[in-house]
Amino acid sequence: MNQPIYVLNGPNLNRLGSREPQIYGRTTLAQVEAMCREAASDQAIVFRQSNREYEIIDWVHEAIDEGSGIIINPAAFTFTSMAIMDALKMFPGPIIELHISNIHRREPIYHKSYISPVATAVIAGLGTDGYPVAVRAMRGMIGALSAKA
Ligand code: CA2
Repeated sequence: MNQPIYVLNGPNLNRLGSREPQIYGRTTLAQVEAMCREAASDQAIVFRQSNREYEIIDWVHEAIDEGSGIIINPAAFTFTSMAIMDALKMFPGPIIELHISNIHRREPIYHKSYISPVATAVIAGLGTDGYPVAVRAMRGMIGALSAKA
């Protein structure tokens, strides 16, 4: 069975490539999606972005029912959302928290993630190249899990 990897993106990331290129680069979210699909090869991918917290929670619930792994860039919800953290806690498979920038090099308000304690792994600071890296790592984790089953 080819259960999809969910790649979920939080607020403002729909504007990626259009501002602060010194931090976030010039790659658009559509290009990031294409990079993820290429890295996924025959592995199914669900790629989504929302500016609404409830929608991201609903997609985590969908992934609980249908997904094999979650890669999430929660953007500003990283630092505010116990609700997304609680939803992720219910996901039984691997979770990668991903940030384009290295949040730990930035101002102190970017240092305390609600998501890291419930993530299997964290990727930060690789730019948008972090997305295909995360997809390949997730394929490895899912493959290792299914070999055990
Ligand atoms: O580095 C990341 O991926 C972040 O999750 C991006 C968030 C920021 O709040 C996190 O601290 C780190 C902000 C995304 C802002 O969206 C942009 C939209 C257009 C251009 C640049 C950023």
